[in-house]
Amino acid sequence: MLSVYSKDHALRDAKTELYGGQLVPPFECPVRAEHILQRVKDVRLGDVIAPQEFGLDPIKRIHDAAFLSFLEGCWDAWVARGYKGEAMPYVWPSRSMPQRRIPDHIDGQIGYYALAAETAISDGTWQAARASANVALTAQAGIRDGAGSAFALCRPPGHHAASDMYGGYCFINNAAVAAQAFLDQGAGRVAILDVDFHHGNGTQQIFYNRSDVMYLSLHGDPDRAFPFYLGYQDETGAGNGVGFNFNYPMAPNTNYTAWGSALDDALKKIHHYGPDAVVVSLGVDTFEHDPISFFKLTTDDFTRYGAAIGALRLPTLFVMEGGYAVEEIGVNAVNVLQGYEGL
Ligand code: SP5
Ligand code: ZN
Repeated sequence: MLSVYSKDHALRDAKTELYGGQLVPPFECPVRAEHILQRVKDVRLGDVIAPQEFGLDPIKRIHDAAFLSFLEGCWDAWVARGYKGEAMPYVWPSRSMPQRRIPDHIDGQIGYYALAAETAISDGTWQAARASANVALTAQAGIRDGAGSAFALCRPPGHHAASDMYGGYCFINNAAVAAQAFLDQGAGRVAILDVDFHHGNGTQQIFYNRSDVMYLSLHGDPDRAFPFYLGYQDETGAGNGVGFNFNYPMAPNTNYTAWGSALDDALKKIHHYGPDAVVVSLGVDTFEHDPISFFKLTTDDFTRYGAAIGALRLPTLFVMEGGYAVEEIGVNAVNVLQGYEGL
């Protein structure tokens, strides 16, 4: 399988994450991508190439232009204020004060565009997010050009990023950008299968009113897990998108027996939908030893479900999302890809 990797991921190197009222080293850290790359090489999964530059046009198919300008300029605006720490919001247009305009002050802007406060913006974040989107688009182009599958080793991840909001360690929704690229190149339907532990609220929001992208997500019950306010089973789409959004929220300690049943159900729906391509939002934070999640998948389970996805026999783009058990992240992620290839 072709893999795409950019060393520019390392430009995303925030020092702080808001966790339990403290600023701690971020769970989403550069060594994650290095371990995955090392495993890709160790098992000789296939060629590893650097991304091409696609510019902002394919990203603007998904994201609001003013949001992207905010991300690009946020760090400089923050520094210009004289702030000493990394950029994070402390006030939002909450339910009691619905916003009517976007403030000029960076403190007002960052709360407007943030869906969560844990994700600090730091120098280099925008450059890394752009590179991550280019990684996804380069892998997508590989499939367009005839590869049956490809692995976008994206970092930072993307599935929490909505059309005009960042958070959950995500800035640009790489999977959504890639799915839209398939459609813009002539695909009629694309399915996005999100196996990250967390609900991909951003991806759901982006395609919620559309029937040309089916979104299916297996995740920790939002009653008890981030992102909390989206990802319930009764969210089935709106307008033209009714019947094209499927959520499978699951309880703490869910193991492969239950998780695999949900996957089988999702795969049946994808098969029935008949997409031209499948985009897998590949988070391995479902692992039993993940430090911030509560599912119980084992290292071997990742191989098993990769094989189940492979049985669809559809062009498949794997886009890296979460996974925070850093020592095991390479084996777990690459097990999915090897399972897919039937190795
Ligand atoms: C891409 C991705 O996986 N993003 C996840 C973002 C989660 N950020 C909030 C983490 C809060 C974790 N709290 C867990 C408590 C465990 N005891
Ligand atoms: Zn996750």
